[in-house]
Amino acid sequence: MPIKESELILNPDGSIYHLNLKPEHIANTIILVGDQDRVSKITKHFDTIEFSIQKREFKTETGFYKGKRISIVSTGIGCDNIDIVLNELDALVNIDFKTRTLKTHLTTLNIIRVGTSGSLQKEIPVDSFAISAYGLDFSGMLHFYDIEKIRHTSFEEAFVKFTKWNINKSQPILVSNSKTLETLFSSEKTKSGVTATASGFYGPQGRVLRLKTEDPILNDRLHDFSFEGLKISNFEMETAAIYGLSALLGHNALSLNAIIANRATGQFSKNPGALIERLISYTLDRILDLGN
Ligand code: R1P
Repeated sequence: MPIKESELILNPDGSIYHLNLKPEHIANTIILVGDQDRVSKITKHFDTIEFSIQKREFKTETGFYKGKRISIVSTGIGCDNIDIVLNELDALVNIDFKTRTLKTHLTTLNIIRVGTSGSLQKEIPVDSFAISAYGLDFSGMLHFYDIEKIRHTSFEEAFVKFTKWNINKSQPILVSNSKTLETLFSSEKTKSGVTATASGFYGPQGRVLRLKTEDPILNDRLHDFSFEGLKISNFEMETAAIYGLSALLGHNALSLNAIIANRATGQFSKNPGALIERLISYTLDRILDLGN
């Protein structure tokens, strides 16, 4: 049965609805960034840029870095955008837009997030790199999918109990990265941990400007929690959604975090721009070892 026009929405030029891309526009290796201005900070290192487009916060550039074809896509902020980006990227490679049916041979994408993040542990200092071994979703978006096969309930149950998680909030879901990608991108320059993916920047990450949070000691409990050697390392707003949807759709995903803030010490990087530049160089260097 063809997927209906209301479900797989194509623009008049045949491109997919939000990303404005056609299948030939994307590579099988994709770097996701939040900020659309970060796209050119990566592609300025490219030998050539073959394609560039932007619609809303979704900017895409595809080109070659030392002979390897890579696409950079900006997602904007948050898991609601990741729902759009991951579904549309998958459709671009795995759905035939002419017949509106699933292709016989499915493509596995390598999806790498290069983002900024706040550490929850003193041991993961400002200006370091953190790899998300797992994403712990607080946003709730993944609950709209059939996630039973990819979640880790023993961790989740221990976490809910330890943190006295308020059941009015979304039930946390733990999802894994691609261990193959983690091995490729790990080094003495990276630390690894569980990345908590929040549904907002202020209250949902325990920041108080004028509004009190529902649980003022939640970040202390996140800091103290451990399960079979796993600790919560950092907060950001996309990783668990990327991991969850990638696992469900059959893609490999990894999240690399430039630690610009440390919530345990209250410090903020003196030069976050330079840190993200270093993470971009590190990522491009390692990405060359990926197969096409
Ligand atoms: C919040 O300032 C944004 O920064 C972090 C968070 O995940 C959120 O998207 O990531 P990026 O720097 O990749 O946008």
